[in-house]
Amino acid sequence: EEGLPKILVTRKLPQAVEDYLTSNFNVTLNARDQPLKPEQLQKALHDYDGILPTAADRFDAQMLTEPAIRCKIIANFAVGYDNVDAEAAAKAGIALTNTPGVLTDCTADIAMTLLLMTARRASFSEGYLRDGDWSGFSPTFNLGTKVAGKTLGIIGMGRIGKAMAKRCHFGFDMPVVFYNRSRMEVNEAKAYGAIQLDSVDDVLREADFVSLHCPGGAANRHLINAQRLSMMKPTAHLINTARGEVVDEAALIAALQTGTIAGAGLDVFEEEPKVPKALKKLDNVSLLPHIGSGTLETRTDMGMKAAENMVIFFSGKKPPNQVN
Ligand code: 8YV
Repeated sequence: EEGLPKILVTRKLPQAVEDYLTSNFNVTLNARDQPLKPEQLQKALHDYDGILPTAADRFDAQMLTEPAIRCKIIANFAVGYDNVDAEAAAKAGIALTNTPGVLTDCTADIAMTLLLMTARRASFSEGYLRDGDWSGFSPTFNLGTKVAGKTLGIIGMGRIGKAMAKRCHFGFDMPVVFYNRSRMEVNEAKAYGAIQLDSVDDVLREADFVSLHCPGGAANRHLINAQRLSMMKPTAHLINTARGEVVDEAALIAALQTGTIAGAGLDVFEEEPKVPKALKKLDNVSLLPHIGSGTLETRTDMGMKAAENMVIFFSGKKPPNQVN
């Protein structure tokens, strides 16, 4: 281990990933799997050549501008990297990498799951069955919303947005519209069964289901606010598998309570792992604990990708997934 780069892995990772890291680096693993405190992360910048954190580990500008930082690479175990101030990292001479591609299908699967769950009131229905309240068939009680033929609106047509569009259009007979910062060729959009609109507002007005697939971070904070929620149809549902901060959670709760929109399916929250009581009380929402990428296959692929970026970096080359 002498002479090998010294690496900190902030959480327990799938065994194959830990084995690969151990064979390439002088690794400190987190066998207890407890989240590290901000002070520990700050200290790690001074003690290690590389850090492999999760999106729950925050590295802000202040931590990254301290003098005498030893860390040269932060290989984030996530496709989103809003937890690291990318610019401050670059200024500190730290390469930041992410894990695109490998979690696309699993995250789109969870978006699809939440869409179906909220449309069909699956969370409420399973709850009342488990509670012993199911008293038999009723033609009119607890009716959901039909999915086929309804319009899906996507905000952010990257890899996951495209995978969601495909599922909805080709699997569930849904027309798909989307908003994306950059223009997409009409023919490329067609391959996903989707039509690009000019603004977020246009998508919100037209869609029966709105699914968020844009990055988090300051630029998209509270992109979906009270005003935007009021543009949605009263029959519409909001699906969020992106980042909690993209939605003004308090405004969403109010919109769900007052019938501004019909329902929501959420895998992400503004202050994870805190989920507002008011949300849990609503019977028109489905709530999941940030499990979008949570399969053994995908979490292994994510870890391997982060580890590979480190191996390539320490071999003196530019890591393939550097974002800053
Ligand atoms: C992770 C994610 O599970 O990739 C992302 O951006 O949010 C998830 O895949 C989580 O953030 C762990 O880092």
